[in-house]
Amino acid sequence: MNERFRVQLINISLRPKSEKLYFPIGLAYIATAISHAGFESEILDLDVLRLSDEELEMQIKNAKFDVVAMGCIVTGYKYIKKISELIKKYHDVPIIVGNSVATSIPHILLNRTKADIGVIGEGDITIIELLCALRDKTPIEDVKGIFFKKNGQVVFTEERELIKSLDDIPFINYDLFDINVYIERFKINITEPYPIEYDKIKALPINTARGCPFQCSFCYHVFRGKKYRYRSVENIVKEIEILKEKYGLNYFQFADELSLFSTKQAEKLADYFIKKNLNIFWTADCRAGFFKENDIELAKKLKLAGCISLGYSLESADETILKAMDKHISINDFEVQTRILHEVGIIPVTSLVIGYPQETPETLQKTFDCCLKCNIYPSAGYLLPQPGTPMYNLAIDMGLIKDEEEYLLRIGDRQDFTINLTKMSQEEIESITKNNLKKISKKLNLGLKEEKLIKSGHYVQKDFRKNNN
Ligand code: B12
Repeated sequence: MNERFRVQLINISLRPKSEKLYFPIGLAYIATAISHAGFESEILDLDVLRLSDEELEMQIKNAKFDVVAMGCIVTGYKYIKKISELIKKYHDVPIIVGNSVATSIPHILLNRTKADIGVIGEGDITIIELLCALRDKTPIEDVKGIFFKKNGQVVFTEERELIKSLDDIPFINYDLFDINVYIERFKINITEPYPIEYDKIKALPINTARGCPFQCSFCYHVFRGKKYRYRSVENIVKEIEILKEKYGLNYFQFADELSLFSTKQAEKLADYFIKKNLNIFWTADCRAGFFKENDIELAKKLKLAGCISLGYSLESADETILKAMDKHISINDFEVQTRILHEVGIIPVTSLVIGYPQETPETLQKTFDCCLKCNIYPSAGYLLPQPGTPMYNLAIDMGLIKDEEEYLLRIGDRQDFTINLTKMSQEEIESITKNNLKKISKKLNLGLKEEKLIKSGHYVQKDFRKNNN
């Protein structure tokens, strides 16, 4: 045991006003690795606690630890800045930060916040080596995959190689978190139609793959540009069986960039789920074009294996914009796939990125018309340029992000209009969006209230199950 070297993990709250809770899988892998390595650690879960500013300050002031580690996506920058300042007010300890708030903005993180060390990309092994170095007071320069400040300059250590097989990573120890609260409040994310009575749903997300073989110009994740890796079906099932047994879970949301990437892999997964009689419901992500005209049997099999919904983003129905996005999908493929899924009773889920520089009233209309035609209510959001992507660099070149930190401090949900790269006015974009969402909501008989149109979950017609079962 690594006693008397206490690690304080912090889970920040990205949406402190939301009643929903989303289990922080990335941090949970880190927490699990730390506990396996025998470090004494504690998690301050700000997403569960939702403390006031005063309570947060007292909590941090009174806590005892030798090192702090936290991490989140880049939209959480403001919280990392605030919390790191509070920590340094009371404790002279190193602050480690991981996830995209570290990976995508290393200089800003170290120059503008009180963080000391950034972990790049996959943190599972790096965090252990880093904690050992800090505890044993050996040079952190020798730890691969981190950055820190040396003589006032941000320096990067040697790149860390990816973990070869995801199956080698220990399953998350959910007990390190207040898991019952997560199980209770995660399901608020699930929208109708429910596969079983809402009260009986016990759901959590699981991660089955890391990365994505594509690099859309608006998208950032810490595995961007790295090899796409996925867990074996056997390994996934083993974890699901444990979670079923331990917590009675019956609904799993695959929290991946891309879960299903080949029909062969999907078929194997479905066959194995059926063979093992898992009797669970699950949702996952694929891409438009995954199911071709003759793949209806595969879709049926996935449904039989418990698949409730599949997400695959259209983003735009304009070819020029899709090209600018580097999206590599075809609108026809999207339409075919949506039809197939409707036919077999799997809920098709899609999202839109509105506001590429090429966007015009006509391109926007085309996109919404495609959704209307396909009977799919999209999760619409506005382009939110993210550090580390071509669109972020473009927004800087266009003079729309003048002060990077100022921008980072105000970004959050992509459903809130933040920046305009088009030639249209914000009002025009928002009004076309709202009017079309209203129209689709009406056609699908969703009855969404005005304020729910864009902040909605994924909605399908109320009679979807009746027609499709
Ligand atoms: C779950 C999720 C959420 C949850 C957040 C849950 C949480 N507390 O983390 C919710 C629903 C709130 C959410 C919201 C949004 N999300 Co989101 N989300 C995801 C999703 C689907 C899964 C995350 C996950 O579990 N990954 C799996 C784990 C294994 O990977 P990981 O988190 O990167 O963790 C590894 C490393 O980053 C690192 N690491 C992580 N944490 C830590 C901590 C420490 C201390 C260390 C050392 C290392 C470390 O080690 C981990 C293991 O190797 C990802 C897609 C994806 N597959 O990653 C998108 C993703 C993270 N989201 C994204 C986006 C864009 C958003 C939104 C802006 C979208 C929107 N609708 O507005 C909002 C932001 C809201 C806001 N107000 O800030 C982007 C990230 C963009 C970016 N630049 O960071 C992603 C990558 C999806 C995408 N490609 O667009 N999201």
